[in-house]
Amino acid sequence: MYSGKFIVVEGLEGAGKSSAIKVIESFLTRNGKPFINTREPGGTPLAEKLRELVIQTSEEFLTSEAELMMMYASRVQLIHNVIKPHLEKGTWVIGDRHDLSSQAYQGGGRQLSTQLLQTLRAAVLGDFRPDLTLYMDIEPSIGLSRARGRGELDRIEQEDVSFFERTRARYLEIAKQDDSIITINAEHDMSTVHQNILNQLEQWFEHKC
Ligand code: Z5A
Repeated sequence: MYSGKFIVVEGLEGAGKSSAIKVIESFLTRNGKPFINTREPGGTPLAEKLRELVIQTSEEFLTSEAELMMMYASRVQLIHNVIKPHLEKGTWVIGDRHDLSSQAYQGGGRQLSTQLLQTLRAAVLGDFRPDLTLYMDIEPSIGLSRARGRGELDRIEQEDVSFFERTRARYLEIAKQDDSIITINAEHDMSTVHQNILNQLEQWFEHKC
């Protein structure tokens, strides 16, 4: 449908999404594919404001339902104003998180109902989906210890480990049922992880592009 393709990187905090994205960038550059990067929540001026609101701690309790809808408000702005226009003109898009994050964090972590998630997704996104998702799988305590040396924790990072365990379980459950999601073991050392990503990308590219 689009001449560009949409590749998404997903995973818990500290799973190594940022360095996985660099591997994808060099792969696309070697293969002569122009690309842009996006992040969620965020990626447009309005969506970045929503990101700040949803991530920063505030005195007012943010309900899980409002959190979910802010993620979708940000996502639909990004899809409509940035992702689709680029895919249409043949530019590839590398997404740092997308809809699977809502399924995992709000569905698994926050335990919102599958019905709510499905209804919202269908209403807001229709049949728009990434072409490929690389899910960087890591045990929460390992990811958190990698990431938490970086300073003050934001609102979601302050959740306890059981929140991230539920989130991971939902990621794994969905990845098992969807063959556009490839699970990468993110607990290995960086060079092994990067080689695995590259192998998966090469195979996918050969079959789908
Ligand atoms: N969220 C949500 O709830 N619902 C939604 O729908 C969406 C998002 C879209 C913001 O995401 C928050 O929003 C996030 C989910 C929620 N909250 N949490 N938690 P974000 O993507 O902006 O934030 P993040 O997940 O916290 O990103 P991160 O910590 O930057 O993760 P990362 O990119 O995977 O980490 P990294 O910078 O690549 O790696 C972390 C450190 O580990 C770094 O020092 C690396 O050098 C090191 N590292 C990486 N790989 C390795 C290996 N293999 N070995 C050793 N060390 C490594």
